[in-house]
Formats: sequence, C-alpha cells, structure tokens
Amino acid sequence: MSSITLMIPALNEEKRIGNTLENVLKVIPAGDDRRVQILVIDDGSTDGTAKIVADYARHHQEITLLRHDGNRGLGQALRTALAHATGEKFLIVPGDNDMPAATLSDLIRHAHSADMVMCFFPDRQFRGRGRRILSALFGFIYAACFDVHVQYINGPCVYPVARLRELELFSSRFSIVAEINVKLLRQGVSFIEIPGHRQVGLEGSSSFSLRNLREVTAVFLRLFYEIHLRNPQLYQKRPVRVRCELTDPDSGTAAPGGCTPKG
Ligand SMILES: Nc1nc2c(ncn2[C@@H]2O[C@H](COP(=O)(O)OP(=O)(O)O)[C@@H](O)[C@H]2O)c(=O)[nH]1
Ligand SMILES: [Mg+2]
Repeated sequence: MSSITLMIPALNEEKRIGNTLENVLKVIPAGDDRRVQILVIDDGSTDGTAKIVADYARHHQEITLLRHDGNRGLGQALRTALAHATGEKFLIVPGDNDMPAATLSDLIRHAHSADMVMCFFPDRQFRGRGRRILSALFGFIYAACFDVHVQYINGPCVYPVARLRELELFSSRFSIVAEINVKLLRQGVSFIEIPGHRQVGLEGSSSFSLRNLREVTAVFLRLFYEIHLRNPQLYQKRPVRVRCELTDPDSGTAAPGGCTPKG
C-alpha cells in the first residue's frame, strides 16, 4: 500500500470525533502508520472538538490538527488539507463517524484499483425520505447535464493527490465533492465503484441547510458554464470504468463491503 492522506472535516463534533479517530486508527494496517496521514480540519468549532483532537495528536504522530479561526466550509477545509497532504492518495472521512470501519478499510484496500475509487451506498433506508428524494434529484440533474453516470456523484472517493492539485476549484462548501468528481471524470480518469455502508443511527446533518442549498445552485450553474462553455476542450474526455466483481477472492463468496477489479 502506498501513502494515503485521510482528511477528516469536523464542525462541532465533540461527541463523535473521538469515535471517528478510534475507528480510523483501528483500520490503519499495523506498522503502516507512516503511510497514513490523518488531517483533522476543525472548521471553527465552538465546542471541545479541537481539544479532543489535540489530545489524540499528542499520542499518535500520524494525526495532525489543522484549525480555521472561523467556519469556512468543506471546500476551504479541503484546500487546507491539500496544502498539508503528504499522501499519494486522498480521502475525505466524515468527522461524525458516518463511515464504518469496514467501508473505510475497503476504500483504502482498493485505493490503487483506479485513479478514482468511488463509494456508493446500496442501502438508502437510513436517510429520511426527503433527503433521499433530493439526493436522487441531484444525481439525475448531474448525470443529465454533465453526462457522468455513476452511482453516487456526492459519495466518498479516493483521489490521486497530484490530479486534485491540478484542478481549479471554486466551491467553498459541500458542493466541492461533486465539482471534483465531475471535473476529474470529464478529464478521462479511470474509476471504480465499490459498495459501502453508512453508520446506523446517525442523526443530524448540516449539508442540507439553506446556505448549502444556495451553494449547490450557484456551483451547479458555474460548473455548467465552465464545462460546456468556458473550457469544453479540457473537460471533453470520457472516464474509463474499471469493472469489478462483487466476490471475495479468497472464499469466492459475495463480499458485502468490497469488490475485486476484473482483469
Ligand atoms: N470542515 C468543515 N466540516 C464540516 C462543515 N460542516 C459540516 N462539517 C463536517 O462534515 C462532516 C459531514 O457533515 P454532515 O453535516 O454530517 O453531512 P452529511 O452527513 O453528509 O449530511 C461532519 O463530520 C461535519 O462535522 C464545515 O463547514 N466545515
Ligand atoms: Mg453526517
């Protein structure tokens, strides 16, 4: 396994950031700690998040706490993380412990199966109905307007750091993930999609606030302009899908959380 940077965004997560870090530490293969860099971006939290992370950072050299004075959003947090990233690969792991250890482990294991290792969630029952409808609508609009046909355009994804650094990104908040995914896919990268799970019983989300809905609309319009009008040459390629089999190579049985690239 080569090096990977895990970016953990956290905004007022004092109740869950400890569990998130415990989960991540559990997944890192023993002896491989120097190959995994963990960057927690505390984005202006007003609770005890930073103190908890600082305590972990004292005991685990792979963990670094980076702080913004005020809240600047996920997009800005990603820029801060990228500026400090030492890994070849890059993955955003939610600070509210939304990603179970098995899914994180699958993503890390497949980090080199393609340029982008995208994760989707076959079981959508855990999200409320309104959220599911909005999410489906978002995916449909992105597929129709940008011709990118993936299971989950907003899902967690392992990226190559070098490609991420080349991108000109403008999103400051949650739309950053969809912006990156569309721009990379339309530059012809290879990608693989693997099924994952979400943590059961997690409530609360800040991604569906009015502020974020405004951002989603503004980013969509600007992305449309960039991709189709301003810079169509740069974004005209088709991504290359790496096919995968949903079986465990050892036992030959279906592997619920992972897949094996074919050929
Ligand atoms: N850096 C940063 N992280 C944030 C911000 N808002 C939320 N987060 C973190 O991003 C993660 C996902 O946020 P959440 O509201 O749970 O979104 P959802 O689960 O995708 O609906 C959580 O760990 C939050 O603490 C923000 O403005 N900046
Ligand atoms: Mg969440």
